[in-house]
Amino acid sequence: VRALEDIVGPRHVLTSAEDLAPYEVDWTGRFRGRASCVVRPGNTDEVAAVLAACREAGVAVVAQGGNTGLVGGGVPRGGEVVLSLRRLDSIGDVDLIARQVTAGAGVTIAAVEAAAARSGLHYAVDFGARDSATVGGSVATNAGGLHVMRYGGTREQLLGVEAVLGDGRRITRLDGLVKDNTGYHLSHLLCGSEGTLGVVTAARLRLVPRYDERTVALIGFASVVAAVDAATAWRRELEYLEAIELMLADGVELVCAAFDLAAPLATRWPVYVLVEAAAATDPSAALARAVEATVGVGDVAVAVDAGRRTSLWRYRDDHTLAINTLGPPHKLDVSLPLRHIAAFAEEVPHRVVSAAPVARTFLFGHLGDGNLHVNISGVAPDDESVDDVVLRFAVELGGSISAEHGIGIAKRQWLHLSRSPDEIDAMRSIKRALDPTGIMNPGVLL
Ligand code: 2HG
Ligand code: ZN
Repeated sequence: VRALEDIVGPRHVLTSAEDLAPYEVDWTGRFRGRASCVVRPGNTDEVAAVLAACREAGVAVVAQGGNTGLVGGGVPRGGEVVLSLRRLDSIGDVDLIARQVTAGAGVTIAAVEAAAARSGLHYAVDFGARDSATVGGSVATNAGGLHVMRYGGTREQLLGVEAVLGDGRRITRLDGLVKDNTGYHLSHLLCGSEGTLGVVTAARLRLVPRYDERTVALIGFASVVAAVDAATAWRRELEYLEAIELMLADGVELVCAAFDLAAPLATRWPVYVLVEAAAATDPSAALARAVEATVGVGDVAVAVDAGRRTSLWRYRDDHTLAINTLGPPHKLDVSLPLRHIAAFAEEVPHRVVSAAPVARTFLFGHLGDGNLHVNISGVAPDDESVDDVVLRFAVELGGSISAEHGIGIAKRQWLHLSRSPDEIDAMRSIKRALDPTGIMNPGVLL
């Protein structure tokens, strides 16, 4: 602690139980552990010096940004130093020629979008935790979000990073060259490495054109099969889709009850789909035509102005908050081939209940990408029987155990279901090469 105080100043090393508390538990309340201290460096040199001091002392380091991760990868397990990157919150000028921006690790996703918007541009990654989640964390976890179907996830926006590796070597790839084919893409390797190889201190991010002509529709369906069929047709016919999101009646009703919202449609439907289109010219007519031509469409609510669009999005965005009011859930985030989504959605609640009879299953997610969020309430945090059932079922159907949230500690015992022994062994070799003393987020991912 004294060595860290010499580097960042005593004010930026937290040691009291009260100060440590918010850094020691994840957002859901499911994962908690003890930190030896929290250190808050103010620049990259201080990050490097902190890592050197930890290496010397043989103390492990957990990097933390906005602490919005959902797999327990950003909170301590026992005695680690929590390295908070939130003070690295400066953002550069938007480069209008290249359509890029450099943001410090502690800049929030909402702040990147605000900077882009001031320049008439848009940051393509967006998700419910936008006001707290940070660039560093979103890069370290390769965060996905609501618009992956159009723009890809964080890795697709990432031109390069500045980072300090576990062994002290530095990487600086912030020049923003779109083409630079000079060997291993170390920035993309760090993207999704979950703090196990090094600490991302800044990122160079791609921005995309800003489309203010935007339409959101919320549509009721009688079944998931009908919703999947509709989504398939719209993906084929509509050029400007940004999101196709799936919700089920019990999740929507929970959101309405938790936040005192009126039901989204006049009739209760078993399945709801939120679809968003955005373009330089108004996409409403094309969207309306496509929806009208779709078999199985029930009621429809349409929003064009910003306030009403946000109101419709709340039914989807607020699922995470509403589910947490029932106590810490088990959060599973699976990828599935589109053709198996309906079968999975139908069957998974039954499999969960056979593993844990009191469990409640909430299903929602990104239909456009084949990514379902399976949230399970009413099961003790350390009872992993429901996780086992859901993850094995997803893999049985040709899916992945993590679509966009990562592995963390929550999924690591199932990593072998999605990655081969040779792949896991190659990952371990990379870990040993870049973090030979093993101080970077030990126990996470591998
Ligand atoms: C979302 O899509 C996030 O809203 C969180 O990925 C999902 O709470 C969840 O399980
Ligand atoms: Zn998601």
